[in-house]
Amino acid sequence: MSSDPSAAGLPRATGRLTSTAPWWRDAVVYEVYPRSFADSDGDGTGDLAGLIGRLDHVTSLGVDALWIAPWYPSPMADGGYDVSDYRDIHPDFGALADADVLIAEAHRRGLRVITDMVANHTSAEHPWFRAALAAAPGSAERTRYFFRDGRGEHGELPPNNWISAFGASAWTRTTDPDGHPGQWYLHTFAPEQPDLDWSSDDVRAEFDGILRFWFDRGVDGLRIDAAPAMAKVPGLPDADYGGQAYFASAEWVGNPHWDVDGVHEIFRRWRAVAREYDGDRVLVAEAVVASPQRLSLYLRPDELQTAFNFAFLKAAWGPGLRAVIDETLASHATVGASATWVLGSHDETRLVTRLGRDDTAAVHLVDPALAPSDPALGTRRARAATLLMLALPGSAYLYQGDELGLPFVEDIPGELRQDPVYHRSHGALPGRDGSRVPMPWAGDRPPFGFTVDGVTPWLPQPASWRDLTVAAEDADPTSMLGLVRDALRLRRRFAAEPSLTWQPSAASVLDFTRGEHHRCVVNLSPTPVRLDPPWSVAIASAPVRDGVLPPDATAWLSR
Ligand code: TEU
Repeated sequence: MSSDPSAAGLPRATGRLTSTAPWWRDAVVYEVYPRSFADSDGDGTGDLAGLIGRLDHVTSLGVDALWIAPWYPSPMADGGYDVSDYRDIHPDFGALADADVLIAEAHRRGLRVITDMVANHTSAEHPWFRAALAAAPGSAERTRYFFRDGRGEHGELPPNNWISAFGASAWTRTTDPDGHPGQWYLHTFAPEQPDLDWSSDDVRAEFDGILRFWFDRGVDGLRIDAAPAMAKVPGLPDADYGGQAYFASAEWVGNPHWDVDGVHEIFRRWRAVAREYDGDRVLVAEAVVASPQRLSLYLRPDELQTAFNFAFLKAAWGPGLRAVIDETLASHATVGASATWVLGSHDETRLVTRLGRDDTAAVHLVDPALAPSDPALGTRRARAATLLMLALPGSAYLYQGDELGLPFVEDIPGELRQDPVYHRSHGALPGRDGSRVPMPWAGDRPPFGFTVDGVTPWLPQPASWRDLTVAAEDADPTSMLGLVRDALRLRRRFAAEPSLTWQPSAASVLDFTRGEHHRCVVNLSPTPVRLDPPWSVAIASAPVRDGVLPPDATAWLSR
């Protein structure tokens, strides 16, 4: 919460952050999507040198850590979540030496670094998968993945009925070297992302080594991509999707390829590896599961320390938030884990766009044409939601650009879109590119300082972002950027208080104290709410006049 390492009790000289306190329990983590953060070499794609050059922006916010979305060599079939080499950096992003500089520069500023670990699947270009394709059915090379014969007279039907997260069957048939159709392989996501079989000793041992490779280089933690996908029920039985034709993992219980109990053994193994290292390295699950109770199983003391709170991220803007907060805190308490609070990521509709819709619940990959959004309303609520998030006990995640209030970009031309969700649905679903448009830094027209003038970024930026650049908002203390910076400065006091106590209020008002001196009031009702003395306003998402908090606003109070 402070950009001064010594203030956080962190040694400056060594460049290694060590601390006896579990730093991740109340850390604010800033997600960087490296392809879209800052481009230093003018190829239109962000890179690590660009990120290093913009670290001052990150420290100016007052966050504690970076989470960097995949930076590995990858054919980019899914924005880098298709890794072809786990021990190197994508050449578009730089080289290993740049990662070393980035880690050192972040540490020098008191920022921890969390990297993304994509272990449910590799890229189809990974040497292991190439070797598996070249090898015969039943070979050792194929046992690292899920290769199976098809059903039907000639093996022409997929081995079971599983569906992919990106639509259609989760199986793709291979072609044998002689040109005949061969076995099928499993991919929970795109066909370019074959699932690893985690019952394979080879797979387990290889990832132990990959974890150590990055811990040795100084990363402070790993975000575990698609954690619930990493175990499957043996025998791969058909799933019962209850008639749903799409992937709705959050509603699945007893699904044979999602949140299967076998995942926990893998994470106990990973935790043991993390414990070989100093500095309290953190393992964060990306786990969309059916309930807070299922999530808490990932957070038992010998497993992962924290997990993204998708229940909070997906909740509608309204009184129901209180139950989500209560359930989160109660379920985490059963295993002694600390909660996380998340409002956005590279996978979700941008916060201001979602909260400006009639239906504010995050419906994954909804068609924005069917769900128009009011930008003024969305921005008002996004400011209020951000203050709520930062007042809650635990750790919080901020996605790059949400500190500027960037909207979801809806009008990216089809031929420029990269997300497999868009292409596999033949354009029926917009996909996630709209949340991945490069950051606007300064200036009054694209590329807004993201890359060299005259170069077109890999996804086009709207001209209207001239008012949402870092430079523009920096000059305006009432901007979203100003609010986020002020809130993160004040949060230090809130975060020192361990628990939350609800105060009596109407159902449409969230009113809680943190300790004796700090209080947060969120007005979810359509009418103004009076804030009574002796409390005074420390910060508010909208102007408080005559002690009155307007609708869709949050205030932090102190006494
Ligand atoms: O996402 C996995 C995943 O489970 C999400 O698609 C989840 O269902 C969604 O966020 C719920 O709202 C991860 C990455 O974040 C995503 O970018 C990748 O495409 C995916 O894994 C495959 O690696």
